[in-house]
Amino acid sequence: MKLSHIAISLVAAAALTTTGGAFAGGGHGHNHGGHDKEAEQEERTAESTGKVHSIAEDGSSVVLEHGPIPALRWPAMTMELALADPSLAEGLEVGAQVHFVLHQTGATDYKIISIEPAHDH
Ligand SMILES: [Cu+2]
Repeated sequence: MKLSHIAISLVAAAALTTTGGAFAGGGHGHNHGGHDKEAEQEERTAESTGKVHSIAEDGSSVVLEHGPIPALRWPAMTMELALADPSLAEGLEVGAQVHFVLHQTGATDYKIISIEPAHDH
């Protein structure tokens, strides 16, 4: 009797697991893989180093001369990048080498969420 009880418990547990999986899968349908990909892109971040060309007076953006960013398939370039918070501009100096982290906020929109002087290695 004891063994059969264990067997029944295992079957019940397996059934619960299967039901749970089917339920979760049903909620997202066949696009589950697509959803994952989308979520990945929405939360995409990339980091690189660059040199500060200029800093907007209101701290809303900086122009950086950055190196290639393979994660985004960006070549090296000089470009203006929005700062997620004006306080990020504090302590930045034109001409300084910086290490920065970008967060993708839209299909082609990126914001700097972290920027600090690059460490000498
Ligand atoms: Cu760029």
